[in-house]
Amino acid sequence: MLTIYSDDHRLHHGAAELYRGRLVPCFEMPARADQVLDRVRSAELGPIVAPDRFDRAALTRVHTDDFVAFLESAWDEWAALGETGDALPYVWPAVDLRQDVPPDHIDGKLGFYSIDAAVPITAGTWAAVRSSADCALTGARHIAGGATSAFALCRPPGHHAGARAMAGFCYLNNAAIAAQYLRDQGHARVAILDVDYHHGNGTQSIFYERGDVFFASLHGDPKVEYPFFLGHADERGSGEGLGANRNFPLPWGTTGAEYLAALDLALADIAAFAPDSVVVSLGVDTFVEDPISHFKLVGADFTTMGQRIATLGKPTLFVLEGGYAVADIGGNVAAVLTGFSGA
Ligand code: FKS
Ligand code: ZN
Repeated sequence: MLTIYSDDHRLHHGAAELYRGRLVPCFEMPARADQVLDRVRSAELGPIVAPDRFDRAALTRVHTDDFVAFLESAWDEWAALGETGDALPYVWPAVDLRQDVPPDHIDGKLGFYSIDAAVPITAGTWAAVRSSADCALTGARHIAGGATSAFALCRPPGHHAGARAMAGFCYLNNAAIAAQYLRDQGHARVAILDVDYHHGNGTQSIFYERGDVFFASLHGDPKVEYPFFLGHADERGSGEGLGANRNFPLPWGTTGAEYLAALDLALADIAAFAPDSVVVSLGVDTFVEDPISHFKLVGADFTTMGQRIATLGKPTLFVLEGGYAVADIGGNVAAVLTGFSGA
């Protein structure tokens, strides 16, 4: 299996995030990708290559033009205020406020184009974000070219980012961009399987009204878990997308066996959809020792996960999402990938 990776991810390193009323060091840090690269290399999964550069147009297939323009210029507008620390949003067009008048000031734009405050923008953020999307697109290009699998070692992650919003450590939705690329390259039906601990709200929203991209997600129940306001079982898609969205919210304490039982249901839905290819939003924050999550998967469960995904028998692009037990993230990702490859 080919891995696509760039050192550019190091250009993005947020200083702090708000966690239970305190500013704490960002959980989403460069060491995560370094760990994954290290373990993918020692697992001898296959060649590790740099991403190709794709046109901006590949991004605006799923994101709005104004949102991409915001990401491109946000740091410069922030720095023009004389600020040198991270840009962070602090006010949002939530209940009773207008969504139809984009603000001109960067403070307003940061809120208009986000869902939460877990999205620091630094001087190097855009370069890293763009490169992360290029990793996903390069993986998708290999799949479109006939490869049976690829691993896009993306950082920053993407699945919380919507068409017009960054959120939860995510800026561009790498998995959605890759899925759309596969559609544009002639794959008539694409399925996205999101196994990150958190609901992939951005991916769901982007494809919610479409019948050509199936979205299935297993995640911590949004009644008790971020992102809280999407990811319930009754969200089945709408319009032409009705039936092409499937959520499996699971309680805190979910074990590997319970998780794998739900995974089988998601895989059955995907098999019934009969996709030409599958994009897996691969987060390993379902791990028992993850510092911000509450599932109980262990190493062997990740191997089984990879094996079960392989039973679909479809060309599969794995796209890295979350996982914050830094010492274990690489081993757990490698377990999924080797499980898939060996199956
Ligand atoms: C605690 C409150 C904010 C945000 C959790 C974000 C999870 C991100 C992720 C991704 F894959 F996108 F990286 N919590 N500071 O793991 O889903
Ligand atoms: Zn997550």
